[in-house]
Amino acid sequence: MKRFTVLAAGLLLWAGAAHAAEKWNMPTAYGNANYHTQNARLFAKAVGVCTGGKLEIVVHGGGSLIKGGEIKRAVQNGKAPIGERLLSAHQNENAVFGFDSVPLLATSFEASEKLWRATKGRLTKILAAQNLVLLYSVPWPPQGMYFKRAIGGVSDMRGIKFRAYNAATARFAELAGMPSVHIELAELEPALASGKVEAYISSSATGYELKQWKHVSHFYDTQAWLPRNYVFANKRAFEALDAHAQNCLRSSALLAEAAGTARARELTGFYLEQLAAGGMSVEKPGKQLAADLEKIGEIMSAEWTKAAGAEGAAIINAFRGK
Ligand code: PCA
Repeated sequence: MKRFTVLAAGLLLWAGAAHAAEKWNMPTAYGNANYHTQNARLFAKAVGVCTGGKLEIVVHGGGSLIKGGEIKRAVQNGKAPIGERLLSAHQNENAVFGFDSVPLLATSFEASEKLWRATKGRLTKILAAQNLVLLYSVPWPPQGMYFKRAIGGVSDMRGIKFRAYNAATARFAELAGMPSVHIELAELEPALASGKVEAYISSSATGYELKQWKHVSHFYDTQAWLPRNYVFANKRAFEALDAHAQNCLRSSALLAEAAGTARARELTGFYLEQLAAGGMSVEKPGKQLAADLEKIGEIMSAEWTKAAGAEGAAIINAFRGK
């Protein structure tokens, strides 16, 4: 009898706990081996520990649950309560989202951090108006250029089939005379293998993870910008949580932003070494290429400043400490 009571009480407790626990699926666009995805898993773990298992976040990497291009909309309309996406992917919607892909504006991790501090508050408001809660953001390593041959200047780029991942990369291709096509990272490998695209801008992280020495021979470490991923929740789903769980999300997000950024910094040298170890030429751009890129950078900066209006000007002023 006694045994039965203990067992029944145990079952009741278990049922209670099961009822209280909530599971959030978290779609992300980048592969499971990528540090952003690994960092998202640590974030999920931290939230689980902090909430005593009441909020379980399950990360689905590589666009496996929802494709990269659909993640923001899915979180906005509640199809997913939380997700991760490339911030600059939304530049066509509002130029402010492209703040991190203005060529040569912020080219180091330090500058990227400063630019983020100048932008975070404004983006938080823009996202809140879209039913989203901004949780954290982590940069990619500085962007360089992958080609199948040596490139001395922009005139060598004409006609090369280029893969774009956001509006800035597409505009760059246009200004350099390269026909471009938008391809998510999850679909880049087959596009290169089939010859649909031959060159692209990305980080050393991406080249290393996709073992790009199979397809491209030259990496120009142009350090053009450091685009960011961000993690965000559906506002209604967030507000439906109790205050403790909300605090857990916020505090775990602070940890994840610091840990992910440190990891990106730490890994950058390794990624560059690995590209060279794979047989690629890894170089800074030569004089002509650097001058050409600067010219394109000036055009794109002016275009972004115009498109982002007063918000953009306020970001740049805050970034420059004015
Ligand atoms: N890798 C991602 C975005 C920026 C980066 O470094 C990509 O190539 O899609």
